Amino acid sequence: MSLELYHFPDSLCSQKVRIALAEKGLEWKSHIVNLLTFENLQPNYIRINPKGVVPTLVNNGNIICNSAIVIKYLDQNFPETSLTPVDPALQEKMNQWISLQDSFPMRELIYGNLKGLDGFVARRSVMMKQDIISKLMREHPDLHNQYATKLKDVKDWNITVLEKAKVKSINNTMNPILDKLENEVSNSMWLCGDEYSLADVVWTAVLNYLVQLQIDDFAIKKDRKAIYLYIDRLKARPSFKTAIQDYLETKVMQPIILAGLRRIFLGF
Ligand SMILES: N[C@@H](CCC(=O)N[C@@H](CS)C(=O)NCC(=O)O)C(=O)O
Repeated sequence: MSLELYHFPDSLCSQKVRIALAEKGLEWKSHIVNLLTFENLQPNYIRINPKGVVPTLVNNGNIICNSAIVIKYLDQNFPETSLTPVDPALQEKMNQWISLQDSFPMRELIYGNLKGLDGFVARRSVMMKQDIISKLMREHPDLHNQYATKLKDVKDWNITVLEKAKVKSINNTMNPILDKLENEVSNSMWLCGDEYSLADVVWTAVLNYLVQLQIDDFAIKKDRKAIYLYIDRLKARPSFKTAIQDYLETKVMQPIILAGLRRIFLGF
């Protein structure tokens, strides 16, 4: 079996899949798709992932999009190290935690809350996507439908991240989820009891991002002690280093960021 992953180092959805791969000890081939130079919008990528998003998993010619589906696919097809509880009630709970995350507008939350230069670059890149997609749509009529859907998505995304009230309201909808999470992990080691599962995979990436964004609304360090300790447990797992930290090292990120800054500010 051969596993290939199209991903971006600092993308939350890519991190989810890389954590699952690391936890399961699977070998895979990496293809970095630079979101900052809009590689995800190029026709060759749109042909494998019609939504133009990362990650995409390719397994012996099977293409699997959407991180929640990818991690479940990996767990079902490579069951040696299982990340799914045996108890059906816990399986149900795991699926609920995964769906809750999957349906949350994380992309809007991240791009809306990023501060300083990072925020400026991220929001400018979303704005630029609109012209780039329109041009690609004209040049590739066979991909008209995919580009038209992506253009609408990007326009909505751009409007949301530029409106402070909308971003604030997204932040507010995260708070009850964090309350629920706080309650869950104050009574157990992991989200579905004593065994680490795919639910923990997903929430490692999200919580790490929320901490990095330093959003005052969430007060994780100050007011959510159980989550804070839970994050420490997640970070202590070797998968955190392999799937997140190693990808954020300067030697990995610097060329990607420099190419992105050149594309975003100089146009080539
Ligand atoms: N629900 C999808 C969301 C994928 C997604 O939004 N990926 C982001 C990075 S985390 C992306 O590719 N953004 C670039 C874009 O939308 O143009 C999944 O879980 O795979």
